[in-house]
Amino acid sequence: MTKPVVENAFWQPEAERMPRVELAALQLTRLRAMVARLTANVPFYRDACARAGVTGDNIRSLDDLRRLPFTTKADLRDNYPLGFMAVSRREAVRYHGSSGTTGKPTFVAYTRRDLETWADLCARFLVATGVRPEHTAQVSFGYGLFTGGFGLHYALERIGVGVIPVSSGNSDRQLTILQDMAPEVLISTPSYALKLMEGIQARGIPRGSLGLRFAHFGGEPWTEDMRARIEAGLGILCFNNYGLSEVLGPGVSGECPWRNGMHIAEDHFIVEAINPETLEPAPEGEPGELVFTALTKEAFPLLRYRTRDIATLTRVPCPCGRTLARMGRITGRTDDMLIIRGVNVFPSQIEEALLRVEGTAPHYLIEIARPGALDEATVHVEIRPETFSDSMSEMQALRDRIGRAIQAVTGLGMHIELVGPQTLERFEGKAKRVLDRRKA
Ligand code: DLL
Repeated sequence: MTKPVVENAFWQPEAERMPRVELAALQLTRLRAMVARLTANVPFYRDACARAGVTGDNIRSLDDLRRLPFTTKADLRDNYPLGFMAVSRREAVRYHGSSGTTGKPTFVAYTRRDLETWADLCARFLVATGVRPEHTAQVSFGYGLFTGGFGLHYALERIGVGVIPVSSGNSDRQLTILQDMAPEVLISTPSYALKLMEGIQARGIPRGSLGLRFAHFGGEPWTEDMRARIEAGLGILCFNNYGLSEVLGPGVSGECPWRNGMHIAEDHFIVEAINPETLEPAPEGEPGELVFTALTKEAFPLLRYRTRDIATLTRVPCPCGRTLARMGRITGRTDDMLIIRGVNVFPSQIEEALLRVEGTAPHYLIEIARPGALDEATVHVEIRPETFSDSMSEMQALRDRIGRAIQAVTGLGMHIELVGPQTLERFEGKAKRVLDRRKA
């Protein structure tokens, strides 16, 4: 996009407009201190950095970043729950979590200073795109282990915005609050906004009669088409922001008024885009797996965390004056993680839940569609010959048990379809367990 859609404003202008030479010097100083601290305090990094021959002292330039070990979700799992924590529990004031590939979440921790940095980094993109102290914001992200609710909440408070922490779900109540409290700002996943938009239309609320002016979306992939649809339907401006729990939560990057990519908080994180197979850097402007190195985090700093998210990076100057690199939309994942209604789900979690239920066979297919605004997931499960029964109530009870087991692991309600023995496709190579109709 070539024109700003709101007046440009800064929350931390010195950091956001820092000349790149100064930024590089700051990153180098911070990186050296971080590696020194992590090799002293985190056994994983002590060993991995020793194997790579890296110490805080022998890092001479930012190119030495490439000598550092990567960190993966599997490393976090192997050091569950808090093996990567770099401070004592006494210093931690908050924990969040995201789904892992098994039933257990990945935990992350924050010190008081981490929470302040987090609020500032979210405040950057909110203020950049029109959010002001006189505004009221409805936060429709879940408040809980998910970083979305609390992360944006404290940033909005820090700006001085009046926050309505309605949390996720209960669309009727959400619509009533949108009408009665007239917030200017909506914070949610894009798909939830689409659902609210349908509710607004169904209630016959005229476009423009609400106070709503801006929406900030993140937590799941979306498209320019979806932006256009929601903006036209609600008469508002929509902005994209990105983050992940392991790196921070929301606030890793966010759009400016030009909406030509999301500016990354490079004073707090070094970003790389790599070829996920060769692990070599992707050429600038070409898609690669995003990798983040924490420079300032106290409680849970990770070196070269492989996000599995695919996007492009650019350092071409932006008309807004921010010198910080920009990333494009997330166009894919290198693993099989699904995002269903904003919730991260791994097929392996569903498999694990299924197999705990007596009577199921290890053959299943997860089908995801978006019939209306929200994702719907259906799990087709094969049952064992000996379990197969003509009794409707027995089959219904089995479905309920499977549904509860999946909900317990993923937090999501899914439709369960039982199918007879030997009806689902068998695979010779990699099994294909997911049918994602949203992509069609
Ligand atoms: O989703 C953090 C967040 C909350 C970001 C609210 C923005 C707003 P996790 O639950 O750990 O954290 O999930 C992180 O979600 O690796 C991406 O795959 C995906 N994701 C997050 N934001 C976007 C976005 C939060 N704007 C995972 N576009 C990430 C596409 C996104 N995907």
